[in-house]
Amino acid sequence: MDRTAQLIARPAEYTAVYDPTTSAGSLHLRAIEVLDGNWTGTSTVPSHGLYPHQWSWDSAFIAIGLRHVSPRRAQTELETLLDAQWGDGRIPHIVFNPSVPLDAYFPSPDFWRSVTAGRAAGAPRTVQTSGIVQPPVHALAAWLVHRADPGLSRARGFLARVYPRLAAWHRYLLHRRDLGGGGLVSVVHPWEQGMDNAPSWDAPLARIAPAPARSFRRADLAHGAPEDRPTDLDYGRYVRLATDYRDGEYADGRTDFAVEDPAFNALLIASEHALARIAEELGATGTARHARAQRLTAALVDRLWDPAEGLFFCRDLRGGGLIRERGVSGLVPLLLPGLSREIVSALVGTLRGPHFGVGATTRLAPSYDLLGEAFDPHRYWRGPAWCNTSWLVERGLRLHGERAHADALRAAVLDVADTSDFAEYVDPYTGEACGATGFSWTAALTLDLLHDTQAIQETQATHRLPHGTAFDRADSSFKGGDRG
Ligand code: 9WN
Repeated sequence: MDRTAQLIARPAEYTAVYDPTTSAGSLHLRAIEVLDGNWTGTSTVPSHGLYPHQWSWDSAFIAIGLRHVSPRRAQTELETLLDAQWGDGRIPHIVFNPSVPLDAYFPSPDFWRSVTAGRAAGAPRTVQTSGIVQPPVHALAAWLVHRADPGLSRARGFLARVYPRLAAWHRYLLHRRDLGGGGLVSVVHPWEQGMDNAPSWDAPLARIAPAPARSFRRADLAHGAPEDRPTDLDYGRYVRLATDYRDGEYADGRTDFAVEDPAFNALLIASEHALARIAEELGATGTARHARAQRLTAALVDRLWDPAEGLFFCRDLRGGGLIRERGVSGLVPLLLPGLSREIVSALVGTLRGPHFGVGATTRLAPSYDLLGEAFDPHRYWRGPAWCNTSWLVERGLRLHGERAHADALRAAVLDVADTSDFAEYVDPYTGEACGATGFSWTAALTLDLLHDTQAIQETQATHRLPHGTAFDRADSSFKGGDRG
């Protein structure tokens, strides 16, 4: 049996998309091969060259895709990440693989010094990690992984083991990171929000004195074209912020950079709804968590929504006020069940309007305003499109009944993933591959879209596939109090 066949835990249930003689089946098989090639034995690297360790939000997206072909491996992916959780509840954004040479990625473990500098915050002693975080997609992923195979999940006590850790993670964010006092969580570094180089960070970063260029050596330029990557000046600022946070022993509340971001908070809210469902599955009540998710949704609208622009914006807590750069982050709250119809309609209008062009000029949701001064279709998070953000927007469109738009975006993601060889990101107009190919979350979310019930029906119509039966619709978990 080859490795890919071993990975597919229940092939009989997946014949609908597994028939490799169809285009959907061949895409499915190639996506599995990408994930299998990036598997290390306990987790999946985003990409062996550029990102050779375990990343936090990548692993959540990867688990969401893996659950369809190996629910067991999807559980392991999340559990490996949670094993590196700090005592204060934070889930670090990178878990380092000790067998990878130090110079393969910067900043490496000797920069973060988690075991020593993170001691007061409860960093683990046996594994080295970074000290910052990434968006909290994990509870959502855990719930979806459970739903893919509840029998296996119950037999392994999966939810019972991950629930307290996920609850501690949310507690950390809600209690230690509400730096603005308005109920929302702040990021203290652009890497925490996951869209590292977005123009939204330009104003808050401009106040940060960069670390001298000679004090560090970038590893990313060995893998990507300099004109597509962040500038040296921006990197110097990233390094300065991370150094200061580390030298303050990763204590929160004192950082020079503090921003409330719509996508980060929306993902926390979606995950809080998922955590409520996990609690219910474990026999407890989820009412308080659903209520908290609703309160957070109200805070998100109150603090970050701009009705005139039809978009959510970031709020700079150190400079004051909204940062009026239009980014895809401002569209991600579409995945929330508690939004008013008015806000949903406005967001759909913005997505399809001249600034993002989806369904008109662009194929996937660009990371940044097509008409913005900083727009560049190839530079990291300043214009190109990523599959994870388009996946989130697609889920939101489907949740709110925008089926035709969701179907079109889904078809575009699958096509772009296919033709770009599962690229890390793409030119939003042409779908041309940028960054690494064989990128894990692109492959994983391709699997997820292929396994969506509605998606399968549509695929059956166009690709002559037999009917599938055992698929869990990913969007059901976004439906708040509905047990789906
Ligand atoms: C810093 C791994 C990560 C993603 C981020 C993406 C990029 C790292 C980097 O790669 O960030 O965390 O070195 O640029 O921006 O979203 O999680 O895939």
